[in-house]
Amino acid sequence: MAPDARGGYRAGVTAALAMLVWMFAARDWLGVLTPLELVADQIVPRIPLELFRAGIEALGGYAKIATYAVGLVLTLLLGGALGGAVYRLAAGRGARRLLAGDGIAVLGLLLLTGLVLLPLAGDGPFGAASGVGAGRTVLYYLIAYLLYAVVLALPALETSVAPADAGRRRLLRGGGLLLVLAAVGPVLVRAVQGMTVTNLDRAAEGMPKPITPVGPFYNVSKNAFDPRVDAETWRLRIGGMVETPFELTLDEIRALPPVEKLHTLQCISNPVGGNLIGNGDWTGVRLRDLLDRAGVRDGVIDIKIEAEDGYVDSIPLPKAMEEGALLAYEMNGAPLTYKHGAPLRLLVPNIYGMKNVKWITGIEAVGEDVRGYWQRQGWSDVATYQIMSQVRVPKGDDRLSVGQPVQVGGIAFAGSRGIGAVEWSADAGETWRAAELLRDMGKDTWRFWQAAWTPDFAGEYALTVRATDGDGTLQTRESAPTLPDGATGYHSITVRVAAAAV
Ligand SMILES: Nc1nc2c(c(=O)[nH]1)N[C@H]1C(S)=C(S)[C@@H](COP(=O)(O)O)O[C@H]1N2
Ligand SMILES: [Mo]
Repeated sequence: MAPDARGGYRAGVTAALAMLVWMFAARDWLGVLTPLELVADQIVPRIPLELFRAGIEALGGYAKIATYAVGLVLTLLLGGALGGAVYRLAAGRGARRLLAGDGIAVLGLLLLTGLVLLPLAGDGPFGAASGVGAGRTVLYYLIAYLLYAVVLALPALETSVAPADAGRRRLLRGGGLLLVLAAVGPVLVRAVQGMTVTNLDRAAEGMPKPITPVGPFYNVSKNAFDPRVDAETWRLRIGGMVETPFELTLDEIRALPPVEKLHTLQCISNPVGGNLIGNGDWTGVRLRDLLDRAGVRDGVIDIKIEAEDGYVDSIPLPKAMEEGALLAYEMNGAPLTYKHGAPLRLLVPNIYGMKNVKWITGIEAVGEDVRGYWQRQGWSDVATYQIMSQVRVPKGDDRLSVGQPVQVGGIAFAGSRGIGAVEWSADAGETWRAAELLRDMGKDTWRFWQAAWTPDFAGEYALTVRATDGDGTLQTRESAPTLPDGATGYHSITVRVAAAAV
């Protein structure tokens, strides 16, 4: 006799867990995305902007992990519900009936995935249109659902085949559980380690290095797991409305005359005083040179950039033809790491990080305005860098005392407009004094500033900064959230000054 619906629910949750372990363990191996990733890619850009903002405000960089955690729990619940249904239908009718129901459930899941989920995700029926191909995709899902079916049926088979004593059964169950944990543990640890978490709450304190090392360089992507592209088989396609479309291997790109430049990158999600900014020393080829070689036809409006992770964005043709637009394969003298977009990523002057597409696979000249991944959600399409500045020293917990000189300093950035002046204030912006601008590092980089300060009374000070860009525009005091055009407002830190030591 088969166990009841409740037993089926429990078996369904366990079966879904086994299925998820396979899905996460095999995704790299077969190159197939988990259904959680496919669904997230479809849902996240459609989340209403307000809800998205609330999520980021409440959870910061952990919003992405939370999204996947919700997805995992939902999958377990759905697995449980399906298990409960199969057991309920077979209730009192024996194991054979249950196996039949189980088989129908697997078939249903396969058809649903192959004919609805994959086509909706743009992968075509049964993944036929994905880069991975239908064979691997079907294999991946078939094994996943069979695993679900087998684990779901186990309790029923156990009761019907081996009416063993309770003690032995418990031992078997315990052993099974240990096996599952041994398999799940490493997979989960690897999965969590591989996630790209945006570290929004790490305080941006202390003067940064002029060139940000790869380690502390911030990381943002839409993905739970960033693509690890095989540079050997990778090709860059250049096509669309051009005279001669062509393809290049990484070696062919590296053989072109290299261009090296310093270029600062900042995420549009960087809050005032935030740390999602870094300055790299990049090597690559000019986007313009490749477009010229292809011969852009009349009527082209946007250059659309496609990436391995399904990300798409575009920049207007004139922007793509700017001297500073670079396709980079090296960062700080070493090949790009996969987190920063290996084998090839874009760097565009004057616009926020989201348009600096990583893991590029294709460049296409198109005759219309293409809306990118985040623009579909409502983020700025032009995405010009706002003027930003930060006080980085002294740090909030530095011991300051009356009459003792301290160095005040920080960073300022306004994309390719450059920084014309920086002013700072020790009284929350009542009065301003000019700061000294440090070395100009290039056209698309941040600028460091400093000033000497001797506090003349004890108490709390709000140290504030504002910059003027190279066009003469003063940074606005008005604060705006990161969404949709990038944060504005003045950065301010509070420091405590002790009475002079006697
Ligand atoms: N293919 C792809 N490119 C992408 C993204 C992405 O999710 N996928 N994220 C963008 C965003 S929002 C930012 S801020 C920058 C971050 O680049 P970094 O991680 O190298 O600092 O990459 C951009 N390029
Ligand atoms: Mo970003």
